[in-house]
Amino acid sequence: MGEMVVSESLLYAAVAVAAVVVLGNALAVSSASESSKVKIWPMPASVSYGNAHLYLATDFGLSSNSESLILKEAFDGMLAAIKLDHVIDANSSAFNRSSLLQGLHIVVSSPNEQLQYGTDESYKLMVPSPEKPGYAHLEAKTVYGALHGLQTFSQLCYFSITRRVLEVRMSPWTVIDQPRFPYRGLLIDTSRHYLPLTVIKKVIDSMSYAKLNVLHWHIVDTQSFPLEIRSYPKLWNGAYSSSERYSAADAAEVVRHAVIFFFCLYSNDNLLFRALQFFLICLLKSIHSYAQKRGINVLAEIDVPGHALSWGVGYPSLWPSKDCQQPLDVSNEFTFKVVDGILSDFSKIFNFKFVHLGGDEVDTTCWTTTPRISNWLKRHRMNESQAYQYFVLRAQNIALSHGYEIVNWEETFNNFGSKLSRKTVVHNWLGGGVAQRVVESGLRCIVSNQDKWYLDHLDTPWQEFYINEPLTNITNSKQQKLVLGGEVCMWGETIDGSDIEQTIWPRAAAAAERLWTPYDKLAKNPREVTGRLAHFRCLLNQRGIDAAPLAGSGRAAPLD
Ligand code: CP6
Repeated sequence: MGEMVVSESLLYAAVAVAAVVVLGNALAVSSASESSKVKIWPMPASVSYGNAHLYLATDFGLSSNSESLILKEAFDGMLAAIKLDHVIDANSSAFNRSSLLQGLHIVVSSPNEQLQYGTDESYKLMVPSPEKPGYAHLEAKTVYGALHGLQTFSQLCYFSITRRVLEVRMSPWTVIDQPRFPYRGLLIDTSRHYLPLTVIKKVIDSMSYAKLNVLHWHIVDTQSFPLEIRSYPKLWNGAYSSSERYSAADAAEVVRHAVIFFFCLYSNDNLLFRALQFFLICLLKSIHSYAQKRGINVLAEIDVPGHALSWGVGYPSLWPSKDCQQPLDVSNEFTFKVVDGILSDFSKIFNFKFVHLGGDEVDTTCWTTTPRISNWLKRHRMNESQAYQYFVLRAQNIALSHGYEIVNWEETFNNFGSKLSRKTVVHNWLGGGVAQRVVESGLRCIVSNQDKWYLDHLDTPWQEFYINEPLTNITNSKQQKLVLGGEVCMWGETIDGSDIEQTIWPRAAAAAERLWTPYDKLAKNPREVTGRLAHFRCLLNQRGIDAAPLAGSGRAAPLD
């Protein structure tokens, strides 16, 4: 009897435990499947879906109210990407014709708007179109919003190997989307290691998959000067080798079209030539560069006056002396002539509204220990920190004279913030909450704190990238608008073209969602998005981008 009771109560206990486990699992499964049904990365502002299956016709095509070549190329590229090299065979299968998608119709209301900072990136995607049932429908203000819509559409399509078709499951879909921040950047560094153009272009491709929109090109630094500058042609003597260089036309191909630059190359002061050049540039405006075609602005940087030792390889008078080689000689007018020449050449290639002038990590020792310069400082009644300010402000004025607004690293703000041009955007990286002080002072900022968003910090896991919030401690809505966005930084000391993709991805994608998705739709715990990010990482792999496995990207995650 006693045994009976024991075994009976054991049985009850076992049943109870089993029930809890089963129920718990069921709950876990249902909540996980709810959130994992939508596989789009970054998560759009608004998504709704149903449970119907649609199939893309073999000759799935584009129709549009605009003749945009950019859209046409992007559409073809999108189809190529989602087909994954499989043979499609939709027509021979016995499909219900009502579930066949014949094509995508795109309506762009301002098709001539150029890509620039602040260009409208919103879009609305409906699959199928409520008005035209056999078609998908995409609406956007600009071509660049439509490009984001194409990326989202591509993420709704799956290749079914059994049916040999491209499917859109869970239709009808309605996606209404726009970015949370207008500036969503990635820094690459071509001074510490040269990156071949093919690598830069692949980085640009991959950025467009994650809806990042600014490539910050840290072109030159102490280690090498890889870019041709026509007005000071010995500058690229500071390249690692003659093959580890970008011609001005190479840069233009990344940013603007080479043909335009051809005319800048042979530019002279002949008025007739100038007029012809202007006319041709207007004619060629419809030809776009690699980045523009993908909706990506290029922010070019020259980092002055520190981080510029390589400039002196071709022009040694830019160094304080032969054995004390940086920062750039502040006492020499030639220094500012060269800065002016570079920015003048830049303005013909880099048509983004901003140029980055660096200004970080300036060690002025060589200025005080070089007699010529220390005498100059005395004559001008400046100490070395005033000379640093003088240099940065003079470089800012040169940039302004070429029509640019300026980005500077945060040390410039920390040392003389009130003196900076009001057209300055302060680029935070030290991470001491400077963003808050910048916007309080009325200046704009970009967030890249090194403990969260530096990709060269190999032990920062993707979860840290995901939870870094650019508006931390910034609650006033006017001040929030001064935070243009953020940027992840792939400094080049310890990577090169062979491992840059797996170092950038998937961690940059975690930041990309932080910058794109509305705050209230972001996961509070990154664990909730692990599956969806793993899915996006596979998508990158399928498209030829060597994104690392989630577990192998950064140290073992404390938050997982
Ligand atoms: N190069 C330049 C760098 C860095 C910066 N500027 C840098 C500093 C510290 C770390 C990583 C990168 N390599 N020009 C600072 C903005 Cl941890």
